[in-house]
Amino acid sequence: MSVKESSFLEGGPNLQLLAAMTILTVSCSWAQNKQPTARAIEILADHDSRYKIEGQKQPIVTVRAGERITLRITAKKAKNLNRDGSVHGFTLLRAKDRKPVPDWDFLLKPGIQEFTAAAPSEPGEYLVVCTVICSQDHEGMSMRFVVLP
Ligand SMILES: [Cu+2]
Repeated sequence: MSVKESSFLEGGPNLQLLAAMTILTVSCSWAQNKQPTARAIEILADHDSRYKIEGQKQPIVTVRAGERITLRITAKKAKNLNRDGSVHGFTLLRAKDRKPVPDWDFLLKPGIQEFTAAAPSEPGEYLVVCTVICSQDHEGMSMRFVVLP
């Protein structure tokens, strides 16, 4: 009886520690799985009908194939706006045939909006174009978008 008691007392704290470590490990990996990271890219769709990225003279978005991206776009009204209040658009086209990329067609209201999407799985050159006739310079409102393998 006294032998049983003493082995229980010795084993007790170790078992508790093991249980605590197991719970910690499981909850950490669970939290990581629950929130897949999406890299944020800040873009300005400006009042002069141009896309701009801070620190870049010629704006270009570079992503990895299939990477999850959060676009944080600030839109400022140019001359005209759509009936629904959109001041610019943000549509992704494959450069070689200007084929629209599914799920990459956004309308921008004045202010800051966030869109999360997976980058195209096919590496290559893409083009972001505006879909709102925002001013007489609208035709020039585009930006390179490169998908790396
Ligand atoms: Cu535009």
